[in-house]
Amino acid sequence: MLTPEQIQFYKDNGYLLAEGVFTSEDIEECVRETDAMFDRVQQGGRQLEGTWRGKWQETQIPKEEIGKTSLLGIHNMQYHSAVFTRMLVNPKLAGIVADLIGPNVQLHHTKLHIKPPEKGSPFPMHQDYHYFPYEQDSMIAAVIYLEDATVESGCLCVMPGVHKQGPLPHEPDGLYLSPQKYPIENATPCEGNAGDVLLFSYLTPHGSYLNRTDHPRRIALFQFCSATDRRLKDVHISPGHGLMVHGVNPTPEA
Ligand SMILES: O=C(O)CCC(=O)C(=O)O
Repeated sequence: MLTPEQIQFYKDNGYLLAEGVFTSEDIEECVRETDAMFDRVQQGGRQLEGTWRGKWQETQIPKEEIGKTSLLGIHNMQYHSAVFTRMLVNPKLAGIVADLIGPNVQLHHTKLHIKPPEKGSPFPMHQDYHYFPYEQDSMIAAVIYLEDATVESGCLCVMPGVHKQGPLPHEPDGLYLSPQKYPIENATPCEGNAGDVLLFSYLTPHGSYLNRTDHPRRIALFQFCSATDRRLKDVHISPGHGLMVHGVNPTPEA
């Protein structure tokens, strides 16, 4: 359970780092399962490269490295392994999310990102709102750190308090914030340890730097929203969408 100070911090800043949510045993199991899942899927011939392209790259990647960085991603991990299903419904995580967005929490989608060593792609600053807008803006990301994350390894960086400005204009060539108006250097790095969870509103601008370390940077990212919120567009509807992870659905559609 979160303290009233942590809940107020989230309201004021649009993010919160919850420390030690998952045990080292949980994380070790998840890392083993992550690597096995990526191997299985790659052996099956699927392309997992997901580096975000666009003009913003010129501001976050040295010119000679553009096109050479890499970000591997898999969506809907709970359809690959029960380990991820258990993480998704972990009562401690679900309780924290309920403290922040209300008691009735449902799944929106899941994904797992690996930034390979030395050349792990960065992310431009952006708000997730533009990808899946909802009426009441209850949508929240829970990013589970699967190893210690630092600026050098490409941890998430957020802009505190900017969520209060609502949706901001995004660049048309890829839906990200202007790197000139919202440079990542102005964002707060959220360094943390394996097992910590970074929570942030879908209105909080966030991005990340290149992974320059000699080890991968892995994160599992779950998006949740209140069961009483409603989507504004029929977009980004993933398998498992609507699964209740805390409380009840007071107004089910079917
Ligand atoms: O993996 C990362 O560093 C950032 C992920 C992110 O910002 C997103 O998927 O919206």
